[in-house]
Amino acid sequence: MSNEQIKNLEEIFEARIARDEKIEPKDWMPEKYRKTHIRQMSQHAHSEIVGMLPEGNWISRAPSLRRKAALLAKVQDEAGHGLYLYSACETLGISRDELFEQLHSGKAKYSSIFNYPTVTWADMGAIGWLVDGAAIINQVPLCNTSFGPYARAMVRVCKEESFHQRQGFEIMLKLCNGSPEQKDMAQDALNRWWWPSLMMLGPTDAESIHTEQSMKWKLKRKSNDELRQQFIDQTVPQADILGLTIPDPDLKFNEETGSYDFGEIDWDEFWQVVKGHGPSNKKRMKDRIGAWEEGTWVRDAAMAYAEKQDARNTKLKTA
Ligand code: BYC
Repeated sequence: MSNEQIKNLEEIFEARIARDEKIEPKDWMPEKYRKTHIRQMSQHAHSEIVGMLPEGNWISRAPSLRRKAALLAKVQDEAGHGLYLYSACETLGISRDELFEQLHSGKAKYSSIFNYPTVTWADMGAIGWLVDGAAIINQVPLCNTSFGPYARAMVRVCKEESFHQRQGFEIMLKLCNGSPEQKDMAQDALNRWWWPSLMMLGPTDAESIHTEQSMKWKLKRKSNDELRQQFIDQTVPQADILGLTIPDPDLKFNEETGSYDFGEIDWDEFWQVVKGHGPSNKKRMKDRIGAWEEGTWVRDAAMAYAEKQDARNTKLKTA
């Protein structure tokens, strides 16, 4: 294709984005748009399935049948989110095997938040309340993202995240209205998950390398800092309802901006975790790779069955 032809296609593409049209997998798109989407969607998919690990740790120790059923459903939803997102990625010409290879070799990132350990039952509450709370804030704008398969997947994901957030808040509410030991457990979980939840929304706008281009393509609709502020403003009143203290002495409502000012985030910690040196990075990767290896026979059996069905259908057609 000549440079002139590519320029024309780019102009048509940009005009479609400007008109808020959805871009579909078979439409022409700039190579950078395709790669950026594979990067973000696959990181998102990896986060969903790695995110199952810290919570899966508590399924067998949930304090009641009701809590166990809700947690089991939540973790199962996350597997489903991973599936929609991997499928959306595949429409851009990358295979599932390649995507897993990128995760297992450490080439692809997944969310920093899942590299922290879940040490008490209250962590299930804090993850639902804070981590899913931050995820909803980040993901609702993605329902309007420009790439059709991603936007459509996010509609269902957000509905399910909303249930996840509520089950987390309900766990926290119960603990906060329980014995002093239970309330301490809830406060301890908030202390440990607060700052990582703020980091989860990505580096500051000044540090973010992809935001500017992703906003132009309407992949991102809000910047990392805007989403972080929205999350803080939404969550502080919820902590008040719980009677818990946000572990930030600099947190203060600003009458002028109508938002909360907050303290310095430890970005060194964030980058250490992103680079693989967080408290649970090694364990997460070991468990993830282990699950992949142990599941080989299931994938082989499914493929053998599919091939057998294909052969049978072909035989029937030609008979
Ligand atoms: N962790 O230029 P930036 C969930 C990387 S799953 C690790 O701002 P971007 C849930 C970033 O990738 C939650 N890495 O990037 C599941 C980039 O590095 P590369 C996951 C991070 O893409 C189970 C570099 O830092 N949600 O909700 O414009 C249970 C510079 O950053 C992180 C999604 O994935 C991080 N936290 O913005 C419960 C949502 N932040 O790629 C809950 C979709 C940044 O150049 N993703 N980096 O090597 C997004 O919205 C965006 O990708 C982000 C980052 C806001 C995360």
